[in-house]
Amino acid sequence: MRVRNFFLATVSALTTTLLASTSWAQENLGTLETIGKPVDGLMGWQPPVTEVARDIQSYDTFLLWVITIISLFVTALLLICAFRYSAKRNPEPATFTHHTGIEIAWTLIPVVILLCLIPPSLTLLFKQMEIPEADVTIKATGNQWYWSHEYVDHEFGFDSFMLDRADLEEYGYAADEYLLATDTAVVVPVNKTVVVQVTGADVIHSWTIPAFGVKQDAVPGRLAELWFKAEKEGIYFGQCSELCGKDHSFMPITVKVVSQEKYEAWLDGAIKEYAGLPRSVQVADANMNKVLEVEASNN
Ligand SMILES: [Cu+2]
Repeated sequence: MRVRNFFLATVSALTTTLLASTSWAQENLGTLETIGKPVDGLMGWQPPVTEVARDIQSYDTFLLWVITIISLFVTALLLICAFRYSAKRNPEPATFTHHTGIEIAWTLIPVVILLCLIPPSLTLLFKQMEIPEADVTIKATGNQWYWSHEYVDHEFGFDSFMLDRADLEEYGYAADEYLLATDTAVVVPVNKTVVVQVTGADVIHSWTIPAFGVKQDAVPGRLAELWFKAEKEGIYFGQCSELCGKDHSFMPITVKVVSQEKYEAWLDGAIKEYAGLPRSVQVADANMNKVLEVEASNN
């Protein structure tokens, strides 16, 4: 009897230790460079690691040039008018109220400028919104206040909670990654097309990774999609981007981009470790089915 109790106690202690420590699957990814995170004192964008992110950033630079030139032009006009036509230098103001030529010009020129901005903008929008065939499909469900990630082709999923300051080191994150790092990161292979299906379980959230150039609202009862093909191995951070309640600032997203071999090894471990779906995903699915039933009965 005593031997049996000792055996049971040992097994239970071992299980508790295993469950308490970081997940096995996440530990075996090796050291990864942190690429996508905000850096103190820097301005501008995070390093882009997808084609879409690069396109967004160059379109942003292009727009910045356009608006800078327009702003300088308007400022120069204001200064010239203020100087040349002040009451002191121009005591007898002109009395005309219309000038057809100028009116046509200030209508047509802005129209032409706006028309020139449309093609690159729409091209980029279509690149983002036309979802290519996926190598990996992940469903991200926003909950108050954490994300659930489900690997739909392998029927497992896990909840990703933000790490407390005290736990950062144990999980391999730096102290300044507080508010960004989660206990279980989304793991994806490098140079592969990843499609993320995004939905919400309770209120609207938004899934984003700035370095990938992706952001998608997570609306309860709807399944939206985004895609990315990350070109560099590393750790990338994002945060919920739709105000969703009191802990909105505490539901970050962590994505680890790894080699295909490491991804497959992780997948083998993850399938065992996270077998089945977390309850939060089941609740979101049930909610979505309810919405679909209501929509079907209304039609
Ligand atoms: Cu939120």
